[in-house]
Amino acid sequence: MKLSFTLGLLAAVALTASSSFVPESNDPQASVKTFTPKLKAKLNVYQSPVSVTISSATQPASFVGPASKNPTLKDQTNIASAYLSEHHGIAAKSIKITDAYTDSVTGITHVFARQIAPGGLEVANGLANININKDGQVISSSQSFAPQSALPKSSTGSLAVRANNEASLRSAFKALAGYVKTDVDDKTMDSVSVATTASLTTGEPNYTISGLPDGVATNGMSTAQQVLLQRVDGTLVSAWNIVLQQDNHWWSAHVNADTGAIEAINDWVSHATEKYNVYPRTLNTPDDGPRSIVTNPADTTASPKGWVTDNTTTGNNVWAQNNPSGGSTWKNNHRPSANNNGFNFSLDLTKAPAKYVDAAITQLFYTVNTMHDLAYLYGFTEAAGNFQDINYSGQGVGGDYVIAYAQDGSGTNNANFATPPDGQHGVMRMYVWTGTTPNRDGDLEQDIVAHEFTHGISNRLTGGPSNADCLNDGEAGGMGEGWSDTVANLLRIKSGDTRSRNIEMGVYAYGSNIRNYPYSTSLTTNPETYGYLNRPDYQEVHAIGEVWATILYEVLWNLIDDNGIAGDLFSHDLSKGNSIMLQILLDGMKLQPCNPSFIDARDAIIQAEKNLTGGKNSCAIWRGFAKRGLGVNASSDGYSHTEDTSVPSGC
Ligand SMILES: *[C@@H]1O[C@H](CO)[C@@H](O)[C@H](O)[C@H]1NC(C)=O
Ligand SMILES: *[C@@H]1O[C@H](CO)[C@@H](O)[C@H](O)[C@H]1NC(C)=O
Ligand SMILES: *[C@@H]1O[C@H](CO)[C@@H](O)[C@H](O)[C@H]1NC(C)=O
Ligand SMILES: *[C@@H]1O[C@H](CO)[C@@H](O)[C@H](O)[C@H]1NC(C)=O
Ligand SMILES: *[C@@H]1O[C@H](CO)[C@@H](O)[C@H](O)[C@H]1NC(C)=O
Ligand SMILES: CC(=O)N[C@H]1CO[C@H](CO)[C@@H](O)[C@@H]1O
Ligand SMILES: [Ca+2]
Ligand SMILES: [Ca+2]
Ligand SMILES: [Zn+2]
Repeated sequence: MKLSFTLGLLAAVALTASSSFVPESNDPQASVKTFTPKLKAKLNVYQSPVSVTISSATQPASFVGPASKNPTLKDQTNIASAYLSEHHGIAAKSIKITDAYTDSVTGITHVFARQIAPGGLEVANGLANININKDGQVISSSQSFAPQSALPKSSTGSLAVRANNEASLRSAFKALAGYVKTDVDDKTMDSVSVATTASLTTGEPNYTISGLPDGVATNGMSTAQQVLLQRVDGTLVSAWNIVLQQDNHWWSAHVNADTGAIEAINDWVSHATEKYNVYPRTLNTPDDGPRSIVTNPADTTASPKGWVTDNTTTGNNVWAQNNPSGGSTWKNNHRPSANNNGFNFSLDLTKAPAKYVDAAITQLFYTVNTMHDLAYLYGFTEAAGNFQDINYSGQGVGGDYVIAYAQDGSGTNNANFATPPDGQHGVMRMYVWTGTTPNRDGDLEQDIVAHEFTHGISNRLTGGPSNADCLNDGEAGGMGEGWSDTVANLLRIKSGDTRSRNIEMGVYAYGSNIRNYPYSTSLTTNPETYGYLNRPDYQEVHAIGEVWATILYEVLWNLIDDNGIAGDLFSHDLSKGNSIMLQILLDGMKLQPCNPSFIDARDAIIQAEKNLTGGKNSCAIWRGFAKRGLGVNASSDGYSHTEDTSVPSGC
């Protein structure tokens, strides 16, 4: 377990911040309303199971999908069909069985059916499910088939014919794109191509629209099928069921084939919208601006199923909870409950932290998840030993989400992170800081949480996921602290910053810089160099880490001066200096040996850059190291460190 901040005298500062609230969404599509006609499909539960009589007249019209290949399910689907005709007056010729299986635990067979109209079009929401016991009797059922009188009389009926043309599909697609706020113009719609093939699962024609712009559809493609849809009033409309996948959404919509009206729309991606009232990741502390509502912040690559698995601060990457009396239980500790408006809790900074614990837990949950996603994008993946309950790739060891304690009572004026081997939970403890009145909460300070989480990254990556004993003490332990400060710094660099920007750590919680010097490219503002490792007051890991992070700060600014700044690290734009820096830091951790020295870590970073950008930034990096004494001929015998400010010949 590494303690991140040393204790020290605390300066009291006046508190003027107060919580305010500015709604803001980072996903313009978050406001797209999804809906479906609410048909009555009550579940009938039978007190005594119902037997039916199968005859050739009650055979379903069709049985499609993988289950149809299983001969043992044939009788059960015949029972289901006979049941629908006997008990609900549904003609067998309008029944298409879409799914069936026998549950291995309960022995109940579940049969699912959809209505087909004369001519073969499906009624998309004409559905039935029939539950059959192992004696072949129906124990319960529900159905929402459209009444016979609403159906078109034949395949030549008007409903079927009107939809069946490409022009109708093009205008339906355009209407859908507009509805989901991804407008496409007429010219683009004219240029796409439409083709049909038989659907793999249903046998009905499957329309493929291709050549769509990238921002509109994943792989430029969307698919559609012609269907009928029941409205709540019982009438049927002709509709296109269009499936449109986009980066953060996957729409399944029913668009009126005649009018272009959206009759129903579902999003397969976000069943629950995640909303957090937090200091967004662009703000380091409450002193930098107000909280705002952040909607669906999860990165879809790093956290494909979102951050939350329930209505509280638990998820695949972290469980965040209160821990006022310390200790190591977490499952039943206090966590806030989200309502339909998400995680929105009051925060009054003029009160003691305990008064806003729900807001603090929410903030901690948000920041740890942010760190998970950021680190994932830069290579701290499942295979590389990250912290996740479920490993979607099947690689690495799962079952190790971070246990994050907000306002942990086992300490004050500090924070820490424990990193056992891959497969065991990381544990983060955030303490209350007592140097101010009222006290302040480290949960609200991003650089502290980012620092702590980065201990998890560096410990897992160095020496491989299963070895947690590689950054123990001395130079290696010191670099653990230094990487943690560096990643926290990287999150704070913004477009427009220059190498004259100095960065201090822990200022909100502690009241002033927790380190000896600000991070700076000025040798006057911060004089620390490699040779400081020889000083008796630089033997402790945080002091050693400060030297390392100071050296890396020079490397960072050289990379930025040559390549510019990515305004958002999450864009993972490896043509930009700050993104290159984060990437080669993590790549270097994977390359370096267990228990590395400064020189090992430097060489690993140089090698990582050669691989990433072919060595074009090599001299810029060397100049950064050399400026602070870690040039090519720097050396160490493990105790005594000799500075060198030269760069390789050719630089
Ligand atoms: C429809 O066609 C597309 C493109 O060929 C294919 O990816 C998709 O699986 C098909 N859908 C069905 C239901 O067969
Ligand atoms: C959250 O879910 C739990 C269990 O499902 C439920 O008891 C609780 O009422 C829910 N809370 C809110 C605010 O919806
Ligand atoms: C969040 O809570 C505040 C205070 O209760 C309330 O005024 C605001 O409408 C809520 N915002 C959302 C998006 O629910
Ligand atoms: C970096 O390494 C990868 C994997 O070995 C390789 O495919 C890639 O070409 C290398 N890039 C450079 C610039 O050397
Ligand atoms: C580094 O040291 C070697 C051997 O001591 C020497 O030959 C070389 O010139 C030095 N390189 C630089 C850049 O000073
Ligand atoms: C080794 C291990 O724990 N792998 C797990 C990663 O997560 C998947 C689930 O997505 C599990 O099936 C694996 O067992
Ligand atoms: Ca893991
Ligand atoms: Ca390791
Ligand atoms: Zn630390």
